[in-house]
Amino acid sequence: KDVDMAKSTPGATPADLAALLSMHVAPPLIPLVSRLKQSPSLPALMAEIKRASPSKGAISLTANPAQQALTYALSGASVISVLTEPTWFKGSLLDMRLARQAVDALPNRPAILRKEFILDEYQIAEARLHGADTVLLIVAMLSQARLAELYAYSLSLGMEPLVEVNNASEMKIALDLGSKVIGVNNRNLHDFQVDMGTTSRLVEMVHEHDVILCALSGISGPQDVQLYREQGVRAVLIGEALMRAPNTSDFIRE
Ligand code: IGP
Repeated sequence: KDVDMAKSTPGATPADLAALLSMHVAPPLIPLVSRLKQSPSLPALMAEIKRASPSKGAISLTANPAQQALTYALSGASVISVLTEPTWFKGSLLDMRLARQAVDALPNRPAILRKEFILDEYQIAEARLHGADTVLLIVAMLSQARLAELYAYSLSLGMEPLVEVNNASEMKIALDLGSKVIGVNNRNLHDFQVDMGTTSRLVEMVHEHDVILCALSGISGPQDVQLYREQGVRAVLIGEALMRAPNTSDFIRE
């Protein structure tokens, strides 16, 4: 209820949100960086719950988020990404809560990532209160100043965000920000075209940095994962292919 109030208050400041957060008991948090570093597989698996998408339409509209999350966790996923965007992805915060609840009692449970178009501190506070361990920040959607503010706000709540880039200039922005977990989206957000080389071409830019590089989008099978592993990519985020796959664990090797 208080959270809804903050949303209906235009211009809720980080201080307002901090007050709000202190009134609630936020659930325990798993730090993204250490969770990824503890991965049983290389690259680490970030498995996504994705009912639909703007480029593919319906993928699995009737998916059960709890069951899907458990399948991912038992297959060794380090992160479970949950789309919460309702219009194009048919997601919800409820999906994310159900995913968290399903894996919460497991030893070394996966971290929960809120996958959303984040433009405001409010959405980050909301993610934290609804059981996310971290959030996605998309460089292409934000001015550099807003990106820096949202990045700092997320860190202030203990959440190292996944920062998404699509080309070298966005990668430079993410590195200058001090981002520790950078995802290269192989899918161009303007025309939805997938180019699996997008990640490969940016690998060398992170070599001098203490960064976990993740490949996002278009991964269709173990052969893609193996290729990225050989190129030094440390995590892969897979949505559609896992939603359709009978056997998640085929995708990654110990
Ligand atoms: C997953 P795929 O091709 O495995 O289903 O892609 C993921 O990368 C994609 O869902 C994604 C996304 C996003 C969705 C990447 N960045 C930003 C929404 C918003």
